[in-house]
Amino acid sequence: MENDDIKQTGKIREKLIESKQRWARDGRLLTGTHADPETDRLPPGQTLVADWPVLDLGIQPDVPERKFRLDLDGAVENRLSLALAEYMALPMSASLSDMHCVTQWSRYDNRWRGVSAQALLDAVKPDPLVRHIVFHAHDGYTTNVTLAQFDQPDVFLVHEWNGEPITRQHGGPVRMLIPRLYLWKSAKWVRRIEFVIRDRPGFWETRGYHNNADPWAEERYS
Ligand SMILES: Nc1nc2c(c(=O)[nH]1)N[C@H]1C(S)=C(S)[C@@H](COP(=O)(O)O)O[C@H]1N2
Ligand SMILES: [Mo]
Repeated sequence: MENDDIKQTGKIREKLIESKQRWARDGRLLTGTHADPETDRLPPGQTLVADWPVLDLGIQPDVPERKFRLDLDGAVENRLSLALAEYMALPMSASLSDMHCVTQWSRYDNRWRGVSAQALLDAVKPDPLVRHIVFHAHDGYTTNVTLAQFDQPDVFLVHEWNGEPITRQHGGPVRMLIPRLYLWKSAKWVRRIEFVIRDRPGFWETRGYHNNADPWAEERYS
């Protein structure tokens, strides 16, 4: 667990973690179909919701501005270690995208504001051998994506949702958002973004969930 003297509220929901592992073993919700993201906005087996559910391991770190720190490191030319004001000084842009959670809900038209993955790549300049990225969060959560999945125009570090600061429940002050993968790939309370040459599966990827996580291919479980 990362420990920067960050207050953690709640406790790890072991029962929920066990249930989610059982869903993976049972292949819960699998429809056995593929959809085309170009023509089918809603991925197979998903249900639209109007609210924004909260899902995490049960611990919600409280990251006040003075304790905020985001490191971007690993195999990069320029390592960064950002205070919140330094994050805020990076080039910001807006994005509109959908969210798809593997527990079945999808939510359309979320307005985000933050720093694009492409701006982050320009700033850190990954080594040409980098192929994967590992996200580490303040609650001990980790998740991994490929560089190709990260290097997309709709992938962002975000601090605003629909014009409001992202709440602590949803991973504020700053979280990841990778809208075309199941939402477990989008780390809340992100503490460190590590650029790596070899893949390193994260929390759910080592507990029965698919490494690639494409909702339209129903890549729910491994
Ligand atoms: N740090 C952290 N990030 C996390 C998680 C977590 O437990 N810890 N859960 C993931 C899962 S399984 C989901 S579905 C989404 C939920 O984000 P939300 O609570 O904002 O809807 O966060 C993802 N990111
Ligand atoms: Mo999830």
